[in-house]
Amino acid sequence: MASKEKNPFLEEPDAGGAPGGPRAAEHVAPGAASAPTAERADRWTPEKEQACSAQLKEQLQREQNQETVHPGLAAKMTEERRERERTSTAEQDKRETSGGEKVLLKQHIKKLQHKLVNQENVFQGFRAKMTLEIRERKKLLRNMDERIEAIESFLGITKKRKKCCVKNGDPLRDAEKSPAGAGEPANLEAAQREKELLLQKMMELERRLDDHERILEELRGRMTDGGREMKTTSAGDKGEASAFPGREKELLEQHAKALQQDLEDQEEAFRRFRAQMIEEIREIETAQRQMDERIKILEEILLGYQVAMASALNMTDPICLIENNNELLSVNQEALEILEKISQPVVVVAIVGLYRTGKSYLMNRLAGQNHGFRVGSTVQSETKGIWMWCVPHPSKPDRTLVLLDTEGLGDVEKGDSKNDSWIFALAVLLSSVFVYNSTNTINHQALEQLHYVTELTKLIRTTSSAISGEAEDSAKFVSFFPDFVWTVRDFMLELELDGYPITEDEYLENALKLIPGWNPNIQNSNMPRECIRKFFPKRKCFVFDRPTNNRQQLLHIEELPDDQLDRNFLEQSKNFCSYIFDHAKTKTLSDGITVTGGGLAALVETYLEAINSGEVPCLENAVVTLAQRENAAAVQKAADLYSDRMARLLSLPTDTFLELLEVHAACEKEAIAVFMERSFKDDKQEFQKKLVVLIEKIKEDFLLKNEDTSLKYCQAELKKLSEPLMTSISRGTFFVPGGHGLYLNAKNKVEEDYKLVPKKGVKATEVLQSFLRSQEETEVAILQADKALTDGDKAIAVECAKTQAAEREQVLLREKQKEEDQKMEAQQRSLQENIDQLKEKMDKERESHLRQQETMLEHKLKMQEELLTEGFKKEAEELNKEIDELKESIEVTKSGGSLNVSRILDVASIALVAVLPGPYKVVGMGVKLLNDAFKKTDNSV
Ligand SMILES: Nc1nc2c(ncn2[C@@H]2O[C@H](COP(=O)(O)OP(=O)(O)OP(=O)(O)O)[C@@H](O)[C@H]2O)c(=O)[nH]1
Ligand SMILES: [Mg+2]
Repeated sequence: MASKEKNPFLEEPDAGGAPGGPRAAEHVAPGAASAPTAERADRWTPEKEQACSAQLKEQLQREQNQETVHPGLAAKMTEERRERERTSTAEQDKRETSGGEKVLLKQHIKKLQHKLVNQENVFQGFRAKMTLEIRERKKLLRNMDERIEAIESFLGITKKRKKCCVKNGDPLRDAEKSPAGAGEPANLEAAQREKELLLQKMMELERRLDDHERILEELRGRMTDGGREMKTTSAGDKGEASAFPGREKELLEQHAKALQQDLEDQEEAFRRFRAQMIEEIREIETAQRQMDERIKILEEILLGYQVAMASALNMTDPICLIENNNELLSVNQEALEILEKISQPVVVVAIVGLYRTGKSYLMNRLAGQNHGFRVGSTVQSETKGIWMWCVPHPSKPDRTLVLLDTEGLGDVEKGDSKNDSWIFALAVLLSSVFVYNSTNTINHQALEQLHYVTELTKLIRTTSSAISGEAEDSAKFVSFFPDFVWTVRDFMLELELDGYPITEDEYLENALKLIPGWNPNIQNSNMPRECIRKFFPKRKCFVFDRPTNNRQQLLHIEELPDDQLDRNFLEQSKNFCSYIFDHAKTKTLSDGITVTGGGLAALVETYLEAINSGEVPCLENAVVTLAQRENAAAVQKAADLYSDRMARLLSLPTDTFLELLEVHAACEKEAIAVFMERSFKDDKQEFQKKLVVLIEKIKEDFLLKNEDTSLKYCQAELKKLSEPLMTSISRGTFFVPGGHGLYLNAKNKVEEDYKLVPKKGVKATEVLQSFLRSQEETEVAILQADKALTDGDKAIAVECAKTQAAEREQVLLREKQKEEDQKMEAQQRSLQENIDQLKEKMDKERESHLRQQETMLEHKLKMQEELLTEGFKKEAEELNKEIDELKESIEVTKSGGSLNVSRILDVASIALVAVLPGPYKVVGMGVKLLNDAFKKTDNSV
């Protein structure tokens, strides 16, 4: 080997021994330096001369050879010298050529390793980028998924809804017929197919990234192995490094070669991988773009549907709500269905008045349209029955504005005037703002025409116990009745009184003043005045100029654009509309019960049923009907919310039983709050009981699901962990002397490993127990077969196993008992929560009732004062009785409230305990709990 050969360039001066320089030595053959000289001294033969000349030639040749090798060697030397300078502590071998080669090789290996690491870093960077990219794409996919889901669910709803949207030119069907709508199912399917394809691609990409990571791992391993081998060799050579043995060199060279190969392999793999990834990502991008476009189309269709549905719900045209055929009133089911779908509270404006007085036209202005309610141009009455138009509330997005246009009163062609009275009464009962429309002035005649208001007490009962025809306290009506607006059309007069300008409201109030005198005519015209003042404490008046003085235009006023209408009329109708939009109250029943679209539908049905069966509509019954409907909906809404929250918040299996119960308590609290907010007049807690039962059932389902998930998971984990043990048992590995000890160790290991498994859930102990129980027989068999143990040892082992088994059973029992206790505590908390929230609601209701009574008292006192001022002492005194009664009730509400609440809670608790399943009834805990609950309630009252 080169390293073992002596360097002739360095050795020649010594070999020659002559100090005269290289030339002198060059003429002497190496190894025979003195012989020829000696021989020449003896004798010179031709053979000798020939041999000498051959030697000389050889020498010359060698010399030439040395000259060609020289520059390479010189370079090496320079390098070595540099290396020597760098490492001052270098050993002797490094100053030799062999040492230099080793260094060179090692340097080369280091460089290769460095390159590999560099390349790996580049790959890592690329991988991180790709992972990010994939994560980003996944997010996009998820987003698309949600959009598709929304479209799907919307289409589901739409399909159901289509059946209901029978009116108004079927906007839904129109949307479907649109070019975009026609392709909706195909688009949806295609979007879903694309989504699946994309998902597959993503998974493939991720797999490839993992593959590449594995390759890289292998390379890393090989590098480390090579490095380790190299280090071992170097360490073994310490102290004799100068020798640079052949084995080491070989190893180093092999390692360098392998690294070089790895580097090339890695470079090639990385290059291919990179190209593939870029290509894949590009494909995914295109697919996602296509999918996005498709979803956009679907969303456009969706928007179309939504707009169409909104217009179907808000209605492009009015619809008849109560038909009046041959003076027989009946409900239009189609209109009821529309109302049913309105879950928002409603503001209901009804207009009533003599026929042909411009009512429909004014209502159209409220809807912001010229057309809508039919406006007739002949002398014949146009509107029949009661028409309804639901429009979005212009200033309250959480309310729906329901406009009711009624059939004109006093139609000469009509036979039964009672029919008019019902229309009038229904308008009062259904609206939150009642508009009475008349023409010219509020005079004696106009008030006489308002006689319907005096019949209201005969047509409506406040309570089911009230005797028909017997006078009821007007206060009871007031709590149900709407606000009152009088609109005077074609008003020609100056708003002036005794030479002073007055407002429209003052004009109305003046007109409502009672006229002194006992003349029956005066009495008659005073009655409506009295009724209006009694039933409608909140009153307003609007006067309107004639919209145009052109008769022809007036006949077709609905065709007249606003810029051709009288400016005063325009201003007046604008004021009227603004007042309605800003001040019209939400429809409520007594004690502030809010009426939704669905509630209004229920009221229409209840009232019409009463009228058609020859009875008088009863406000109390209406409240009960409405309560049934709303409370049932409240139970459902609360239960749905509970299920939804539980599903969202729980991640099954829960670590502990208590964890689930805590989530349950939080969700239940929210659900009860939703129920309490929406329900009313649930006097016997019928609906609250239903909610308690429903929530209990849903909770039980979750508990079972939790147990099931935990059981399956624990069984699967334990099966995995015990597999080696089971294999050993079946192979008979433990049926040897000392086998019992080995078996116990193996079994303990399974137990220990199982303990380390996270998130096992509530069935963790039970599953382990049943596994250990199943092992008992095997253990006995192994024990008996173990010849290394004495009978005594065996007896002790059996005893020990028995004790452990018994202890384990105890642990399990304790755990079960703990769960039962926790379950009972949870029920106790449930009951307490129900009672607490019920109490809170009752307190609020009591306050609201008190406020209503106080407002009423205020109203009566004001009325009394007005009567006194107007000189009606007797009428004013008549009010005293009502005022005193009201004052008394206020006192009762104030003082007796707490006691009352406590008594109701008492009954409610018993009712709720009765429906609670499980432990309460068994162990009689209910009674104890009730006592505690009452104590708590009484203390807080
Ligand atoms: N003079 C006058 N005419 C009006 C006014 N508003 C509407 N009209 C006209 O009166 C006629 C009847 O209008 P409608 O709105 O149909 O009256 P209505 O009270 O709804 O009539 P019925 O439904 O039959 O009770 C139409 O020809 C309208 O053009 C108004 O303020 N003044
Ligand atoms: Mg009309």
